[in-house]
Amino acid sequence: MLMQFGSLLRNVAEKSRVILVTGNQSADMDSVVSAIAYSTLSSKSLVLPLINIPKQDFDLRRDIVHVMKHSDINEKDLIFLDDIENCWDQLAKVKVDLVLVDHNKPQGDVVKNLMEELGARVVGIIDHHEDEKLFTEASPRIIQKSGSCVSLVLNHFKEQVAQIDSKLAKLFLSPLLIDTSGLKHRVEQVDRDALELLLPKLQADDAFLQTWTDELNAAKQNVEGLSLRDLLRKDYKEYRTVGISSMVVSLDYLSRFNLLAGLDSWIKERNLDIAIIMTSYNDKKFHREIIFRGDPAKIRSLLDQIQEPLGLEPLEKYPFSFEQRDPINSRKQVAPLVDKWLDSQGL
Ligand SMILES: [Mn+2]
Repeated sequence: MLMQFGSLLRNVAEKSRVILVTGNQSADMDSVVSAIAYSTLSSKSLVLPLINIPKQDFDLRRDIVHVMKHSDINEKDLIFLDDIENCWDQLAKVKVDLVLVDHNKPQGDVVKNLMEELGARVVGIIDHHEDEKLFTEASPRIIQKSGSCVSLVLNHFKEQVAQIDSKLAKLFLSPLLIDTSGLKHRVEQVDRDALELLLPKLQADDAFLQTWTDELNAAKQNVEGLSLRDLLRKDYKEYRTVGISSMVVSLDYLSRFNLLAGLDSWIKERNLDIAIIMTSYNDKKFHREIIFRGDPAKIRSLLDQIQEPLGLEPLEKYPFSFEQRDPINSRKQVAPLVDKWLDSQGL
């Protein structure tokens, strides 16, 4: 089953209704595949996935590129932010609405413009982040703890999942494996239920699950040839004037680049008050580090609020660099604290 979302978008008839299903700005495996899953499983005709990044940033996500190669979906047929801008006049002639997956508060200027200029409403939400209590009329509105957002999507469309082929099942399984480290961590009942839906489609044994997890992780960890700017863009989310890049390498690895100068240009490029890098890596144990760059007074004020709750121990490596005492807090936990600080500053 070949899916050509891009050409469907370009050929949309006047006065019809298009629902764009968009994941979060990190455009990680979970966001991208959740959007594709929602679109393909929804029985309505013009429900299309929107990948919430510019097209040129897609190749940085090597795990997703790898998964796409094994699927019936061609990278060229995905819809990116550039495509929305290119089709803007056409979209203005149709009714556009939004479904948010893997986040529950719209992210980025293009989505904001769709709402403000084209009157797009958020008509559905399926997510596993903290509930921002917005769009309470949306239907479905499912916000629930899960290892992977795609599990919530699959459970919502249970009957349709029964109809999919093995290639789609492999695609839908991929975020589940990445987000739960091969079904070993953060697995909730809804993830187990999703797996139960997919396994009959895959005729997969345990060895397959392990091999596919290893392949995906290897692709995700492969940062060979990436510049500092690539790494900053690869898994990036912006919270008003604070940008947080998650990376699968250590600060030591980053010392091969001119890190502080690189962060300064990134701050200029993105127009930020503070740029944050969160690293995670394994040597003998699992580590998470964090570095802040930007206006020192603002960084100190932010640290006043978050250093203790996050258990940040100062490192010598760089100014405002830290290691987490217990490496449990990812960006999912850090972002709400940053948001709270932004609120307190009126930023
Ligand atoms: Mn997710």
